[in-house]
Amino acid sequence: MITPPILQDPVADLPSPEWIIGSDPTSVCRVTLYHEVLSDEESSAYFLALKSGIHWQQRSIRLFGKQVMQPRLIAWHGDPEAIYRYSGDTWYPEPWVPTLQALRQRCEDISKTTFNSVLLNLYRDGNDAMGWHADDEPELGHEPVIASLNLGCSRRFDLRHRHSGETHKVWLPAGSLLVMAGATQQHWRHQLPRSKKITQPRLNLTFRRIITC
Ligand SMILES: O=C(O)CCC(=O)C(=O)O
Ligand SMILES: [Mn+2]
Repeated sequence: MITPPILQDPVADLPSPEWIIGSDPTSVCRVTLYHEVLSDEESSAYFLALKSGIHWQQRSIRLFGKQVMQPRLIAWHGDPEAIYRYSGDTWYPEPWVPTLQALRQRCEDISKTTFNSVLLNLYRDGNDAMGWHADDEPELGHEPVIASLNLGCSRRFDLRHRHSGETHKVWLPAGSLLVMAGATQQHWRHQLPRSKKITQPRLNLTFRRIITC
């Protein structure tokens, strides 16, 4: 069992968000970065607790007709009915644990929405990565809110508009939360590129709401 560190409060003290895409809550596509959602101490404690306490798996996906191992370790936790199908694979959720519930609460308070699942990615070093994609699977519903929490080594995250090619590159330090909302997944793709310079691990948690019948 992983024991969660005590979370800081209150949320009202958080620094104002940095708008990466869209400049206000009425924009069609909104990507917002909240810095220091977790203190350095909390980030380190959560990083260590999750890295050693989660049952990480490396799975293969079908890419250009071939089965290849995904370049990162993955775990899927959530409510029992939150079954996620992506890249031709089906993930049945592991149950919530106190650490993940505490972090979910923090992300819900900031993004002002509710989540029933979380995808965890462990990037062991800069060779681990995630290619261009959008979180637009049908079970995420129309205009999903994705709250993406960062722990461990800072990595660069890229967003590229599907048609215009407009690109934003943003560093995601430990303790920061990136929230993608509105029609972002319809109009933009994102990636976490490889980097030879990165030698340290990083953990990313994307809290999601799977639409269940
Ligand atoms: O690691 C990241 O920051 C991105 C993760 C991501 O895009 C995903 O899990 O769908
Ligand atoms: Mn994604």
